[in-house]
Amino acid sequence: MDRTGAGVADASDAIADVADRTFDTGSAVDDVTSAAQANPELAILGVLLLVAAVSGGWLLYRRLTRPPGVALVKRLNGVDEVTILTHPNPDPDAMASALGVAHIAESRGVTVHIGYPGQIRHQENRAFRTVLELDIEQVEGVEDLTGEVILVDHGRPRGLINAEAVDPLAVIDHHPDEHVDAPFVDVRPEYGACASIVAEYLQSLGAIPEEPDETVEGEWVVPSRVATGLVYGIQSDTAKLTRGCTQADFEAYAYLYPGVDADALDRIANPEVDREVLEVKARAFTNHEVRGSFAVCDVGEVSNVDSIPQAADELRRREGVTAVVVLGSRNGTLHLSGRSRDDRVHMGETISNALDPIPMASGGGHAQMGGGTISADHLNGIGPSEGMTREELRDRLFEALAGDV
Ligand SMILES: [Mn+2]
Repeated sequence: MDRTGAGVADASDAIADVADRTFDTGSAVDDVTSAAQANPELAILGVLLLVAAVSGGWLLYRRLTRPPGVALVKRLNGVDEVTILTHPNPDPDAMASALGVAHIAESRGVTVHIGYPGQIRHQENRAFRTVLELDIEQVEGVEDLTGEVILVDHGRPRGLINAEAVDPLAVIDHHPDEHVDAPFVDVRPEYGACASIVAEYLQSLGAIPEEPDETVEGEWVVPSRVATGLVYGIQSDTAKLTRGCTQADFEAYAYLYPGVDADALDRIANPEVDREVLEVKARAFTNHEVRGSFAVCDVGEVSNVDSIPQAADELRRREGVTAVVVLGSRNGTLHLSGRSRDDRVHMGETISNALDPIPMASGGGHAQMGGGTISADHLNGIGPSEGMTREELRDRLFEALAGDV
């Protein structure tokens, strides 16, 4: 009882204290005023500190609300040279993203190289490169990269010698990956195409798409070949805006539309198909194994690794098949490509789970499409690992498709 009483007394004392202090405010203002009169320098310093705090806060606010496209341009301040790197065997989305980022960097006076490990073999990729006059060079190792490195359409460099030594300045990607590390990181797994992110950068910079054979005056423009490339990149990664799209992909498409060169787009979309691609598709059709609604096919040795995803695309269309994985090898590396239109099967996770026990193998991707690579030596077993036959790998893929691993 006593303690409670004492507590109440303490509390009313405290309230009285606060009241006293409140009543003191007037005299506090007088104090400040007289201090300022006595020490004008101090007053000026105080005002300056206040201005510094407010403008610092404003700059921080501006920085936090700055669109990523503007932030990327700021990052490029003081950079003389960059190499924009795609993943191995770049697809139209990767090449388009590189083309768009190259245009942004070149508009800021940066010397740009575009590099890719692996091959450009898919007929559409070759047509993309030729029709849009894309200046892209094959890189073998980290020593081929000059200046700062920007990764597009992938989060971690792979497929080149000493890939782990690459220290990127920026990563722009739409594949899910938590381990991406760079001063500028913009990863949006919900986007259907990386090209949509790059289109948004241009839009946030106020860039105006130029119609073919038109020149627009302005600080920022989107040349027709860049707009055409980005549109093709979006088309290609989203199966013509039918797979894994968001509103942002449609908006990017609409923004770029005035700049599209319809003839160029047609030449890229409908190139002649090389004989091997048709042969590999035929092999996939005649040799695949079906269990339940899943199909797996080993097409054996190929010279064009881009024939593997094309075979997977084709096989996925078979009636009764909802998810497929096609595998084939080239130069001691096994390539896997998976497609799913089955809500039970997240293809990226399926391939990643299936490859988990194999050292140095990498696999992943989106719900509807995924891929992976394995070195044949590691599949056969190196050092402490026991290895796996191609038949065991096929069984494991079926288990992964069924969610059993
Ligand atoms: Mn992509």
